[in-house]
Amino acid sequence: MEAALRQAYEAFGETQAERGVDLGAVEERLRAQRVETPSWGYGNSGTRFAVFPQPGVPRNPFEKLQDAAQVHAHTGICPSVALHIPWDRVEDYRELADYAASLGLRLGAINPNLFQDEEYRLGSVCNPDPAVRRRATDHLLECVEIAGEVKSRVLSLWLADGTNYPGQDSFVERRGRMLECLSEVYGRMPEDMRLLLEYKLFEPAFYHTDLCDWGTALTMCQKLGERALVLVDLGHHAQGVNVEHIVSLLLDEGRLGGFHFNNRKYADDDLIVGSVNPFELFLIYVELLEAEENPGVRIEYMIDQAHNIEPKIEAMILSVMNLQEAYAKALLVDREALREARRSGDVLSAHRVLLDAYSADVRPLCAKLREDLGGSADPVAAFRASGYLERVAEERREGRPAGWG
Ligand code: AOS
Ligand code: ZN
Ligand code: ZN
Ligand code: ZN
Repeated sequence: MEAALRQAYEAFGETQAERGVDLGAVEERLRAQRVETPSWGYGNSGTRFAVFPQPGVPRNPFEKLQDAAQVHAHTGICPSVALHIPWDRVEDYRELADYAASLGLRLGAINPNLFQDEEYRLGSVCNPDPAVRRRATDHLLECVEIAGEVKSRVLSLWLADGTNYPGQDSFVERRGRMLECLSEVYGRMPEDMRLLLEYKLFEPAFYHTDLCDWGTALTMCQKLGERALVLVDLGHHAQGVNVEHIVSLLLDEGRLGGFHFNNRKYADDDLIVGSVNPFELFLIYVELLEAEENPGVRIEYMIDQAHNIEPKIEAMILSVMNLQEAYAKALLVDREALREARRSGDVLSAHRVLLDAYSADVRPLCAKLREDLGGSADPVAAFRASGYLERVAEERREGRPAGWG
């Protein structure tokens, strides 16, 4: 550890000791923090107006894993990678899983793609045509198989299903069709596999979306069974919605399955985590702290991001750093003082307990932690200095870069 960092870390430790914080316990939790990165975050992406290609973008799932390994190497907490099928289709999934292992990684959630084929113009599992629903269900079953082959225990499902015009289709019938298809899939999942159901307010459907909010997703999960859980993508709510409240409610119901972390200003912007609203991120972790202490609770912490103008690997690293900092700040909350202020109805003190933790500068703590984990104190700088991107830009000149579609 560099002298300046050591000094900053020691000063931080002293301040926290004065606040009565058990730094050892905080560090233990931070060391155990895990974040899964998405294969699709390493490929080219854009808006419906343009895609701006970047140099060095991976051409296949193997190269996406190489990039993900960089994020893990510098941050120390990202050992797994989510796949999107068919974007990451390969002939031999075992080979892909072995390759991941050779990089110190493992394959994580399998994300079926039910939004890109022409057949899905009117939806996938909610489509009025039974043949299209069959096709969609078969794709989901294929993803269950793939998950089995790569030893992943998570099927993570986002549906683009919805309608564009009032009258286009029956809400209730569509819901019934979804339940029928998903029940078949759920029934075929091995006992230890979980189905995560992600909701989103709108887009690509503009009148109604079949899974538009936590309630539509939760009631579907309740019908499917206890291994169906809700996934919260931070970009999938209307303006002003209190996401931390939704998180607490789903936890209380035992149905919070995981996150797609990103940040938004207007819609599903998929920006760097914590870039627009870091306070919200902190408040979400505050809700999670107690639940995480329950050994029965399993939450998948995943990033879902698209880097349209920023360098992709650096953007992913920065997101992970922001997640580490938000979690670290949440761990500094004086929970006893918070309980006491709440009990006595002291509104301002309760609020200030949170502000007190949030305002701590946890950067030296996180930098030290990353070094402990074999990562880098300043991961973005270390990644830049490594010359990795220049090297792969050279190696990956030929061929077609991977991208959405
Ligand atoms: C779409 O808006 C969702 O966030 C999904 O998680 C989606 O599968 C992912 O963004 C990749 O397309
Ligand atoms: Zn998502
Ligand atoms: Zn999204
Ligand atoms: Zn998003």
